[in-house]
Amino acid sequence: MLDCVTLREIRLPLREPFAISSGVQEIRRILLLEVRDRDGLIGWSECVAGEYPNSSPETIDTAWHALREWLIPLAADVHRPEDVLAALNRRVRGHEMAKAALEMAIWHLESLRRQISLARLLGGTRDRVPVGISIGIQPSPETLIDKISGYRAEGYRKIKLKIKPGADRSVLEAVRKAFGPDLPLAADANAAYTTADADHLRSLDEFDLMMLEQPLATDDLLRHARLQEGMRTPICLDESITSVDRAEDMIELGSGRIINIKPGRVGGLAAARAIHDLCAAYGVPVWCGGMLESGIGRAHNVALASLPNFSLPGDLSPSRRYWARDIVHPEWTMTPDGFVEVPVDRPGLGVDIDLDRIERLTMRAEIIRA
Ligand code: NPG
Repeated sequence: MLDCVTLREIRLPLREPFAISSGVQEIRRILLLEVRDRDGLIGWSECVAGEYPNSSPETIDTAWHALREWLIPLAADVHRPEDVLAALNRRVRGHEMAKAALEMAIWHLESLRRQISLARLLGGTRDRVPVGISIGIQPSPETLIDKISGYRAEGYRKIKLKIKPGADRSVLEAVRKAFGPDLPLAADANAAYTTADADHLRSLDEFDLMMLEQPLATDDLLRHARLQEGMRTPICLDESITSVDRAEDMIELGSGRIINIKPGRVGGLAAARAIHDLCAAYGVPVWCGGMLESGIGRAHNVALASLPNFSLPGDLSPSRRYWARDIVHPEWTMTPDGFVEVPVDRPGLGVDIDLDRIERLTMRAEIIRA
């Protein structure tokens, strides 16, 4: 039973700008949730919505509004984290990122109540998860190649490049030329192409990518299926998968062969786990995506990614890739062979929240009674 929720906006400058096909980010405005139950336990989470609706229709401001006006009151009397999303969905359409933030904080609370790690609570079976890196669009192929060399030396197990029309073939060509056929390479279009580009996209088969992520529009499962039919490279869907039903649609229609699961995009950890289970049953590999989270969002992602079918490297970069200093202790790190360790033996998230620092970074805060 919830007592109150504190919403906070912090601003964390990225160590370097991050460019995708639809925009560039330099500072991350992050909405943090601190959920207190009637026994005084506190659960934390982070909403993945960005500042501007370029990657999803939600933003940090729409999420704040949805949480305050509709979602927190609806969750007040829900007992089990597994039941939160259904309770919210009965009355509110959409707003998955806002719903997820609330649900994920309630999972954290439950793990503290039971004194086990969030990873164990979710059914995670692994104590380390392979990590890949997602590299934003770079000013030149030379800069990109330099960066990839550095990231390979750090141990990353998958290199994902952001692409867009006009900056795709030339980039992939330069990278394959520099690193050869064995580099585990993927490309992410963030929905920047249309069916008019189908032949062009098919021609990317020659680069032997591990996957081509979200080439077409978010709501376009049918055209993704047509594209996949004529392509050897597996399509991985990200933005399109907003629920378990959309995942089932993808599998049934053949719109893709891999799913990038982001709990913050699908309405939370229960839905993320259900998508994981569905994909496992159909032999569809999954991996855990990232949304430039701080260490709090990363903690939820790492716990989820310890489930057995997260067989491909996740976007689970260590804290120092994005932040001069994170808001958790210890910061997230990566082993020299490219794994993040899952804190399975610590109750809850497995990291401590740096509340002093969060308070110093807070731009606005609001306490909402449940
Ligand atoms: O490591 O957290 C990370 C970033 C991974 O590339 C990444 N995220 O399309 O998946 C994406 C992309 C993204 C980030 C999209 C932020 C929108 C906002």
